[in-house]
Amino acid sequence: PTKSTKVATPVKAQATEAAEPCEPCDTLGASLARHIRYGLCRDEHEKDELFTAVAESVKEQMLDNWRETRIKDNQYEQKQVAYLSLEFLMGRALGNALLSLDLTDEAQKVLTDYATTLEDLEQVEQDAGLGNGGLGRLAACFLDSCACLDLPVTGYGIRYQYGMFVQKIIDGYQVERPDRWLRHGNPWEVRIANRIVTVPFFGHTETYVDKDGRRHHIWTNTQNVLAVPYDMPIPGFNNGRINTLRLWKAEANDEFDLAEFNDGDYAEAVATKNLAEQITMVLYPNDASVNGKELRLRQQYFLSSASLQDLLTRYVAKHGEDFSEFSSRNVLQLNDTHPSIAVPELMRLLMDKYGLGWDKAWEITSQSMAYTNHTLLPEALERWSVAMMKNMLPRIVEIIFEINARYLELVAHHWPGDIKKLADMSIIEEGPEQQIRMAYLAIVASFSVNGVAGLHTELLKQGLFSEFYQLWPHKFNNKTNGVTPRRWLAYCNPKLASLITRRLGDEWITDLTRLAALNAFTSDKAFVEEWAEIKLANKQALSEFVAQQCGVTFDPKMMFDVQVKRIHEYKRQLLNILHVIHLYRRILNGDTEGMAPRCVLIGGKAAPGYAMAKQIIKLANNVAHMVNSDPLVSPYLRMAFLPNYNVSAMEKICPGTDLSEQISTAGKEASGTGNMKFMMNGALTIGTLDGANIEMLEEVGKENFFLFGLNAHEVSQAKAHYQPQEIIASSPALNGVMNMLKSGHFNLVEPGIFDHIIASIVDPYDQWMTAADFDSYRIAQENVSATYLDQNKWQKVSIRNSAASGRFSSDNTISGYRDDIWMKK
Ligand code: B1H
Repeated sequence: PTKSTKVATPVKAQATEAAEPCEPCDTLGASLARHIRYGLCRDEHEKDELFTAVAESVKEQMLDNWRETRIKDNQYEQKQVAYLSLEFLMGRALGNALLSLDLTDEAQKVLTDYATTLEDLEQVEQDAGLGNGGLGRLAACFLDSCACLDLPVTGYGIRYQYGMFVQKIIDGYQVERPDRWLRHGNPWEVRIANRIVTVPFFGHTETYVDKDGRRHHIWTNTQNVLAVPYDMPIPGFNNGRINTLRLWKAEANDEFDLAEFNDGDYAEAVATKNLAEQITMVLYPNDASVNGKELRLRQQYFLSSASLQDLLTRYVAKHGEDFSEFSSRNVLQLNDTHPSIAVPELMRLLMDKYGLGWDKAWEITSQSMAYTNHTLLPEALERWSVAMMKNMLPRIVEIIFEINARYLELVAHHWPGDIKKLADMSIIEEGPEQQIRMAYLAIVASFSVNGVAGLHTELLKQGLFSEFYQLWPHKFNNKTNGVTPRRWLAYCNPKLASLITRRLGDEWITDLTRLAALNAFTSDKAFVEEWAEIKLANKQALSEFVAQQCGVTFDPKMMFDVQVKRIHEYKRQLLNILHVIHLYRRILNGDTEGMAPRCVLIGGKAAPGYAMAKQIIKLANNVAHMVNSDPLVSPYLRMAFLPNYNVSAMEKICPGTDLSEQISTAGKEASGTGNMKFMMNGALTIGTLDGANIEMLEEVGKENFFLFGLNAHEVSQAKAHYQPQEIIASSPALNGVMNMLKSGHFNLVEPGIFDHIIASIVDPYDQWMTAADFDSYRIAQENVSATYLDQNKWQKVSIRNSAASGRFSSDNTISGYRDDIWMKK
C-alpha cells in the first residue's frame, strides 16, 4: 500500500489548557504596538512592515473565535462541507476583516498614532490572486457567505507561490510578469505542520489475493510529495464564526531525498525536491479553456488527495473506521471538474487504505460528491489523456475504468441495444488517443449537478448533458450565482452604504432583499440628489485611479462606460471597441446630436497563449490612443485600457461606473458575476439575454435595462446561414467602422497587425457573431445616451437597479446550496 505518514490525532484539550490561564487577547491598539515592537525586529518601519503588523494584530483578534469555531464544528452533528476549488480569488483581506469584526473605526483611530491612514495602508496589501476570474472570485464570495450564514464550510485550495500574472501594457501589448505575492510573507496564513499528508505519484500497481480469497490492489514504488496545509481565517459578518480556507503547499519528502543522497547523487536529490515543489508554484492562467498540461493534472490530484485525506483523518479520529456515516456528515462541492479526480481518489482511499469493498465505497462516494458546472464552451471541458494519467496515477486509472464499466451497464439497461449511446456517454472517449471526460465522471459520481444561472442550467439539461438529464433528472438543479454584498457594497462603496443605512437601517448588509425599499425614494428629491452626488464623488475617485494607471484624463461629468472582465472573444470586447470607433467617426463627421459625452474603460487579462485576445487588447489600446489624441474628440469621447485588472481594481471601479457592459454572445456566458457587482452599485446595464443578465432584467424590468442582440436560440438558428459581409454591406454604420479599421487608421506604423481581427468579423463561421449584433447594440447605446442626458431619469433608474439587486447576493445563492444540496434529506 501507499506509504502514509502518521497523522497525529488531535491532542485532547486538557493538554493545551495551560496551568496558568492565558490573558485575554489585547485590544487592537495594544496588539499593534506589541507586533511593531516585538514582531518586526526593525527600528524603522516602512509601510509594508506596518501593514504586516496591523494584519498580524487583526488576525490575533480572530484567533479565539477561530478556535471556538473549530471546536464547535468538531462537536456538533451538522454536516461539514468541503468546497474544493483550484481557484480562490480572495483579493485583499484587511478591509474585509475589519468590516466583519466591526473594527474599522478602531483601526482608523489607532493608526493616527502611526502617521498613516487606514485607506493608505490597505493599498499596500498584495491581492491574493489565486484565481483567473469569475470562477475563482465566486469561490471567494461563497466562503464569505458561508461564514455569514454560520455554515461549517471549509475551502480547500492550492497555495500558489505565484498567483494570476501581473499584466503590464507595453506599446499597447500585454506583457506578463510574475505575481510574487508572497514576497513579503503572508500575515494571514498559519502553517499547520502537524496536519501534513503525503500524496503519491507515478509508480505502478500490483494485485494479490489474500488467504480469504480477497483481491487487493497495491499502488507501489510511488514518488511521494508532502502536502502542507496553510490556513487562512474567513470571518463571518459580526457573528463570531471564523471559517477556514485551507491551502496546500507541496514540499519534497525528505526520506525520498535522502535515499538519492545515499546513492551519492546529491544533485539528483535536490532536483527531485524542486520537482515536488513545482506542483504548487504557479496558477494556470487560462480562463474558460483547458491546456492539458501534465503539471496541471498533478495540481488537481495533489489538491484532491490532500483534501480527502484531511477529511478522512478527521472523520476517523471521531468515528473510527466505520464509514457508514461519512456521507451524512460530509459533502464535497466540486468547483467545476478541476478537482473531479477526487471521485476515484475517494474510492481509492476507502478501498485501498481503509479496506472497504467496491459497493460500500461507491455508495459513500456517490452520496458525498456534488458537481457545479461553470461553462458550456467545448474548449473548457476537461479531458485527460489516458496514457498520461496511467503513467502518473496508475491506480486512479484502474478505478476510473471500473467506474465506467459499471456505469455503462446502467446505460445499456436504459437504452437497450444502443451502441452509439454507449460510446457517446462513456467516460472514456475513444479515438486516436483515449481521453477521460472529466465532466462525465463528475456527473456519474455526483448526487447533484448544478449550473450557475437559469439559462445555463437549461442549456446543460437540453444540450451538453441531455442524456444524463434523461438518465438522472433528479440530479440536476440550478443555483444562480451571486456576489457578497459585504465586499461589493458595504466595503467598496462606503458613501452609498452609509446613505442606504441612514434610510433603511443596516440589515441590508446580511439581507440584501431589503434594498427593494429603495424604490420608495425614487421621487424623494433630496435622496435622488444625494444618490447622484455620491456617484459623482466615486467617479472622481475612479478618474484619479484611471489617470494614475493609464495616464488618461476622465471627466467625472461624462458617462463612465465600463467593461472589465477576462478578455475573450465570446465576451465581445471587440463589439465595444467597434462601437467606440463608430462614435469616433460620428464626432469627426460633426454628428454629435444626442450624443452623451462618455469615457470608455476596458480592462482585463488575456490568457498568455490566446493570440486573438491579445490582439484585442492591442486594438483597444490603439483606438484609445487615436481617440484621446484628438482635442476635438475629447469633449465627447475618451477611452482607456486599464492594465492589470484584478479584485482590488474592481473595488474602485464598480462604485464609479454609470454603464455596465455585459455584451457576450447569447448562450456563451454561463452566468457572469461582474454584472451583479455593478448593478448593486447603481450602474445601468447594457446587455444581451445571456447568463444571469436574464434574471437581472427580470428583477429590474426591461424599461430599466438596455437590452439588445440575438437571444441564445436565435444565435444557434442564425449560425447556419450567417453572412456577416451582407450584414456589413447593409449597415452604413458598421460599414464605416470596418472601412476605417481596414484603412489602417489605428495602426499606421504597424501595418497588418489587425488583419486577423478584421477577418474574424467577416468570417461566416464567426461563432461570436459580432457583426450580427452591431446595429442592435448601436441603437441600444443611442438609447443609453438619451437616458444619460436626462439625468433625473438616469438617477431613478440607477436607484431601481440597486433596489432590484437583492436576489444576487451570494447569501441567497448559498442558502440554495445549503437547502437543496448540502443539508438536504
Ligand atoms: C468560468 C471557467 C474556467 N467558467 C477553466 N469556466 C479554467 C474554466 O483554469 N481553467 O482551466 C478556469 C476557469 N470560468 C466562469 O465561471 C464563467 O465563464 C462565468 O460566466 C461564471 O460567472 C463564473 C462563475 O460561475
